[in-house]
Amino acid sequence: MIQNIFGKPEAYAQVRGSMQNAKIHGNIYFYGMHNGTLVIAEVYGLPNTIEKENGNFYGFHIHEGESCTGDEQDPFKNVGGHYNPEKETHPKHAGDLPPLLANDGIAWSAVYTDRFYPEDVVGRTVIIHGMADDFHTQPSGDSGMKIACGEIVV
Ligand SMILES: [Cu+2]
Repeated sequence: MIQNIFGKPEAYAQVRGSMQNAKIHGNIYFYGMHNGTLVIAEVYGLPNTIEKENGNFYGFHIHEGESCTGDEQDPFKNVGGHYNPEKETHPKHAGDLPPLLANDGIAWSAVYTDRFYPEDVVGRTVIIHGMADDFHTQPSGDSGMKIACGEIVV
């Protein structure tokens, strides 16, 4: 649907949930715009946590690693830390984005950032976390488990 409206994005990631969050799936689109990037996310199958502390907000970042792989404890461990070429503190990382708001499992979000161009994040990863981002805890906003991941491609 997004591509019908905005055309072909410069970069794109197909998101999938971890084993414990297998229902999560979606697409993240990166459109070069002005001096930065329009990031559009459509994600389905998020856990409904409206009764919990995070109230259906899910941390959302670009991570520096290239591969949505890991181990049993952290299925997306290899994504590493946030994309942060300027060695800034959180939430001033280039890869820091507003959390996703799910509505009965469905999140749709569009945000503009001038912290990177689409080509800068090709070969990196997008991560959705199980908790909201508190925007002060270092190094990643205390946003909990990585519940879904996508590898960014052209
Ligand atoms: Cu993250």
